[in-house]
Amino acid sequence: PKRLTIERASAPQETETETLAEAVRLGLDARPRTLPWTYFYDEVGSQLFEAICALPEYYLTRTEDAILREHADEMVAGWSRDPAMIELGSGSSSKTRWLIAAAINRYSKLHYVPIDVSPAPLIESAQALVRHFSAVRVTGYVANYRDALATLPERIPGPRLWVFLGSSLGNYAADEACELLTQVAAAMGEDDRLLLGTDLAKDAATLEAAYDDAAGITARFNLNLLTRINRELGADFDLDRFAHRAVYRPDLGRVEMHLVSRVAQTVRIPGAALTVDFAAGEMIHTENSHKYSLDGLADLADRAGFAEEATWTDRQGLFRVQRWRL
Ligand code: AVJ
Repeated sequence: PKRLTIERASAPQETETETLAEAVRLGLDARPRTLPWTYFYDEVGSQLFEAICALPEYYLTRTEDAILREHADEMVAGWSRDPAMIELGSGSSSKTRWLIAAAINRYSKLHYVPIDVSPAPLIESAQALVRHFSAVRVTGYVANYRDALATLPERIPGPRLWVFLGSSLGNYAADEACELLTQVAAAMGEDDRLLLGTDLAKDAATLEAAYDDAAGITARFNLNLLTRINRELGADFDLDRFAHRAVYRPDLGRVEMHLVSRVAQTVRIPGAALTVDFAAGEMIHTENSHKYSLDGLADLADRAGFAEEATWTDRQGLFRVQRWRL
């Protein structure tokens, strides 16, 4: 039997370019200027993000990894037969390996269902997983969350362990996060569980270093948005004329990333039928990364229709993984 299947559940690349043009036209024409974080993850961007995860300043990945390594057994426990494991935004699936190993150990086999918008990391990690674990079957979906959540419940029978790690939820504003989690709840059954990894609020210095590393990898990740717009929309952004900035806004509970125009300049973006005049110091807001309080998480669970079942934190209280049920 085939142990590895990859399917595409979202619109293909051509329409994504149209969407990029639309996003650029809307975002760069507005004040304040914005670009959506969803376009970070082209092939280069996905590689840069993997490099970010290994940075000394970016405590999130290794802290979550240690929590998962230590508690994977409890996290996958509680079913009388093997649950399918559905991962939203799986990326390279590296932290999930602890959960996969624990599930196989407990239930002898596993159907793992990674979902990601970037095909390359999805395919590579799926291939590595079936090679490494003989008891795992992988069905990968190249899809965004919305399309995946709409089609998956009927295709993957329960019980299911839904996995949403890496503080990926943090990109969403409170209302959007609640809406996304409500969609997850709607896709879940009584026997399903959600494992959610979230970054916690902390001091500004730690947070700002995590998003503005000394090696400049996060700066490249941010600036890669402009490279992508140059390539896909024929724009003439000069990357040397933009700077990366990360700032923690405790009042808003988030780290913001911006691209700052170093000089007054005009940029042409033919693919979006747009010319933009930037003032010196003018910013493009590219990402929000929300940092949660324990109360905020309890409130979010409640509003999205979940009950908190269990939580796991590192000793320093940097990061938290929680298991929710309906
Ligand atoms: C993938 C959204 C969790 O916000 O920490 C890392 C993305 N941006 N460095 C995060 C990111 C800059 C990351 N998430």
